[in-house]
Amino acid sequence: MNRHDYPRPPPSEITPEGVYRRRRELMGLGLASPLLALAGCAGAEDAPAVAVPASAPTDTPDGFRTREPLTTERDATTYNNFYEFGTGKADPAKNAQTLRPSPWMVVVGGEAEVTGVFPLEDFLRPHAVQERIYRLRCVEGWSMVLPWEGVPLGEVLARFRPTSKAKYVAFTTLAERDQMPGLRWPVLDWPYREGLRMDEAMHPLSLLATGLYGKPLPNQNGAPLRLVVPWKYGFKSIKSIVRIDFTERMPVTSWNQSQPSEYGFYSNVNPAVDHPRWSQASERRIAGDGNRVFANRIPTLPFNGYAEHVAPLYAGMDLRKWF
Ligand SMILES: Nc1nc2c(c(=O)[nH]1)N[C@H]1C(S)=C(S)[C@@H](COP(=O)(O)O)O[C@H]1N2
Ligand SMILES: [Mo]
Repeated sequence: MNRHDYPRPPPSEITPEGVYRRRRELMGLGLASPLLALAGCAGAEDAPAVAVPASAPTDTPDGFRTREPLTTERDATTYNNFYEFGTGKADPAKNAQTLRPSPWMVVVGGEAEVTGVFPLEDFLRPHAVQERIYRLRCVEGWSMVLPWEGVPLGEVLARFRPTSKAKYVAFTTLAERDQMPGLRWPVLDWPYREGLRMDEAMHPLSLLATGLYGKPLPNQNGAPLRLVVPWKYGFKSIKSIVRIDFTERMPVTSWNQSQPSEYGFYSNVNPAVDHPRWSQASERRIAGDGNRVFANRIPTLPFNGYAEHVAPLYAGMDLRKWF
């Protein structure tokens, strides 16, 4: 896909309207668990339904671990979006071997008392690595459940002592032509950039990931350091970060810059706000051994299932305007 031709889900992946509405009615009336509703209405060609809690899908009260079936390591490392290595889903696994994740330096700048250039090891020390099992939903309409390792973003950022002027945090991906063949094509205005509001960045769910499936991050997943922000569409989870800036103004972000009518700054997962070219009400969950085309179609939850944790950050905001 490129920015002028973002794919629509093929019709075979779209839940028939009637089936979907009936599921919603059953769930709304509390007459059936989501599992029963899915099982009862699923077409014969669908894979077995996955149980999805109607709200928070996590085991622990902090939201750090969903109890849903994991996406396989193979799918997580061969079905990727990392446009610096090509726009096909299989391209990053094929092409990212040229990325050199070590040694790695991170520049920290802007509205903070401590700024400078830090080797990755110093930058992360002394934070304890934690495991988080998170849902991640791509704006294209598929989702995964993955076991990450990382450190809480807020803990790392606090050490740089952001000043009272710091309202946002901007992140930048490496942009080196000799390591990233995709930079030859002007798919986006490189380097890839993303940003969060300060309170979003400080939220305990925001993770700076360093590992996946118990191993260091594979290059195609954003080695050696990437963001994972589970209540936002996947593109906010920027990979291979080389620069972090504390800013007073809302920073420019790559997808918003390229298609402002389609991708807002916030990009919170929201089944009630459709992408201008397709619905965001449901998603294909790539989990277990289900193949990708017939992966289970499940309802998308507000804030990707993390509403009880993060909805208060947006109290009083019109989420149709601030999409
Ligand atoms: N630098 C960079 N970061 C990126 C992207 C990208 O193209 N370049 N793609 C984003 C998108 S659209 C998604 S869905 C996730 C995919 O992460 P994964 O491949 O580890 O599943 O990475 C995000 N981070
Ligand atoms: Mo995505």
